[in-house]
Parts: sequence; C-alpha cells; structure tokens
Amino acid sequence: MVKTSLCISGLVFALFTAVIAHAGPTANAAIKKGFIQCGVNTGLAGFAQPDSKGEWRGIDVDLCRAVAAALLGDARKVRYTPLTAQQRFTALQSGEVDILARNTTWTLTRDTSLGLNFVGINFYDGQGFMVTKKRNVKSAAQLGGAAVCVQPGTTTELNLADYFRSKNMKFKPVVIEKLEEVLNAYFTGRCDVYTTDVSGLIAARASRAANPADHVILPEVISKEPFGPAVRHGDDHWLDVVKWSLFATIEAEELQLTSKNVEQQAKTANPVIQRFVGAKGEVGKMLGLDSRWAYNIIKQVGNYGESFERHLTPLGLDRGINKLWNRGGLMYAPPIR
Ligand SMILES: N[C@@H](CCC(=O)N[C@@H](CS)C(=O)NCC(=O)O)C(=O)O
Repeated sequence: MVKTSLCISGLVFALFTAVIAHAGPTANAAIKKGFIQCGVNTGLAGFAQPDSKGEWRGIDVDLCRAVAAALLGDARKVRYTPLTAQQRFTALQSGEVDILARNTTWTLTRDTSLGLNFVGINFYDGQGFMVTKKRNVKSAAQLGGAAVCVQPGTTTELNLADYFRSKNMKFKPVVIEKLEEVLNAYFTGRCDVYTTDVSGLIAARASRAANPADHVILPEVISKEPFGPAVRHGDDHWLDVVKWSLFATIEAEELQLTSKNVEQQAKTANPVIQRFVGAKGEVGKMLGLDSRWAYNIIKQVGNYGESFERHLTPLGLDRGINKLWNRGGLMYAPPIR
C-alpha cells in the first residue's frame, strides 16, 4: 500500500515536472537574440582557436555548438568572446558571456566563491613542465632555481608554488598574462621552463614551436586539472541545459551514435536510442527543449569521441583517462531517461 502510493506520487511528480519545465532567463535571452555568447580561450589549439577561415574550432567550441544545437536547433548560432585566464570569470559573472568553455579547471574556490557553477567535465588533465631539450633536464626534481614562465589567474600559478615548496626547491616565477607573450618568453629563452596543463604544453609545442622536437615535456604531472564549462549562479534551467548537452555528447559515444549514423540509427527500435533522439519519451520537454535536442547535437556536432578525434588527436593527444568509463577512462554520463 505504502509502496503503491509512493509509486503514484512519483508518477504524479514526474508528470508535473514534465509540464512545468520553462526556459530560464539565460535561455530566453539567447532565444530572443538568436545566439549563445560563449567565452573561450584566446587561441589554444584543440580547445578553441580560429582556423584559417576565422571559424572557431576545438572541443570547448564544440561544447558551445552543442548547446546552440540543443537550444536553438542550429550549432552555428554561437558567438565567441576570447578571454585570458584573468578575464574569464568576470566575463561570466557580468553576463558578457552565457557560458565559459575555456580549459578551466573545476576547483572548490571557483565553484563556491565566484558565483558560478561548473556543469561537468569535458577534459581530464594535469599540470606539467616543458623545457628545451638542450638543457638536458630529465625530471622536475632538477628544476631547483629555474625561471618558470606561467600565466596569472590560473591554477597553474598556485600549483607551481605548492610543488616547489613541497620539494623544498626555489624557483623564479616569470608571470605573464597574455598567451602570445608567455610563449614568446619561453621560446626566446627568458624562462628555463614553461608550465601549464599538459594538453596546453602539447598544443603549444605542436602549434607554436619552430621545431617541436627541440622541446621535452617532463614526466611529472603535479596536479589534477579537470576542465569543465561553467555558468552563472541563479539560473538552474541553464545549468541543466548545458550539463545535459555535455552528457548527451558522452552518452552518444557510448551508444555509438555519430554525426554520420544518427539519422539512420534514429529509425531503429532500440528504446534507449529512441529516447535519446526524442522519438519516445519527454526528456526534451523536461529540459525545456525541443524533443530533437540531443539528435541535433549529434547530427550537427558529433559525439564526444568525434570531437576529441577532430581536435585533439591531430595534436598528438592520447585519449588516456578521457576514454569512456567502459573502456578504462573517466568519461561517464548519467542515464538520459
Ligand atoms: N586549467 C588552468 C589553466 C588555464 C589557462 O588559462 N591556461 C593557459 C595556458 S594553456 C591558457 O589557456 N592561456 C591562453 C590564454 O590566455 O588565452 C586554469 O583553469 O586555471
């Protein structure tokens, strides 16, 4: 009896939520203006960088395109605001951007005291060090006294200080805000070492070094850097939309739905796929989105693995811990049902 009434109240609640879901202020404003304003990197290969035609490309860019596909039915309806590490949180807080998708590490301080929420993780990374080969350094333990190039307003700067202190080593921080300038300082020998997220080191070496083979990334990875998109506090609907757009790209990879096959696969009888593409159930409605929200993401942007292969694999980045959970990695989406 108790069980039955619990079930019934669960059902009533489910129906009720399906009916009351409304678009929140951020989604409404985006619908009205016809695009999403996305805060991205100023130019980090693989994450967000304009190509030769001036089109932004990268996995962070794909996240914004996914949200535009889900909300507006068109992945092209995004405008980009390039932001340095120091500018990024203010841009989100002030409403200059609707989403921050910029190789930004999820930390407790950022999640609580900056008035924003991280929606999930789109890349697991860690911090490393790069040196020129001719210095013949094999390990970070040999970096005592080194001049280290680093950007301010980053977790990188904080971890660097922690690491050297914990090893009882001295270092000379060379703190430079702009990416171009910090890379220039490293490549011209003003610093002995460049430190950032390992993905950033790989991207810089592949896309900016005159001769990539002249630079070595040391084996030590000194921190956890889970990157995720963030939104402002105070609009739970928007948080849900961005969160489930990210999950949809991960879930699609698990379901083996790709930009190439989703149209065909949408016709199969598999109930999980039927729900995903919006042919059955009401998940779109619950999110305040069109029933084809997830279909549009996959058709127009592709699944997480496609995005990774398009943007990160060519730089020499391995899937590593960014593989799906059922292939030995950490990428996992809760059920879309
Ligand atoms: N993940 C770290 C570091 C992010 C970061 O800003 N990294 C630098 C070095 S790869 C960067 O993206 N610079 C590009 C820029 O300033 O636009 C964080 O969230 O604090």
